[in-house]
Amino acid sequence: MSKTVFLINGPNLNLLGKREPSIYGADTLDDVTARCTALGETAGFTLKSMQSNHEGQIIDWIHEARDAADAIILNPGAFTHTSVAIFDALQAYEGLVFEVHISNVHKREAFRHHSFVSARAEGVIAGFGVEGYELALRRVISLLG
Ligand code: CA2
Repeated sequence: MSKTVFLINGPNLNLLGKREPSIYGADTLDDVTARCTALGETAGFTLKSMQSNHEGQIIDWIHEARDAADAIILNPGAFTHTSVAIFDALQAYEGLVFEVHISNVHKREAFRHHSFVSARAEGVIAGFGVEGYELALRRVISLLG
């Protein structure tokens, strides 16, 4: 049976490619989704891409993933640094989790240096631009494909 990956993006990432290209690049979230969908298809994976500005919605999708996804690739945006609730939801999920940040959070303000998600993630990618999403998906494919 084909495997499913949830690609979940958090707050403000709907603005990707539309604002602050010097930090986040020129590609839109639709561009990222299209590339990851195509990459997934080459290995028989179905990608479901979602984005929300609301913490509770992200938590609901993580719960949904318990029965519906073999892996989650997650960029929680600023919730990375604040959300115990997202960490708790991930603790109740048994599949693979990869955390992606477009920018190198460690080169930025100190408040971006801590992540509540990293302790639950198999791997963390930061500072590879939007290519980080494809790198995370390649890793999922090599682990589960
Ligand atoms: O580097 C990342 O991917 C971040 O998760 C992005 C978050 C930030 O709060 C994290 O510290 C690091 C912010 C997302 C904002 O996305 C925008 C994209 C384009 C234009 C404006 C905001």
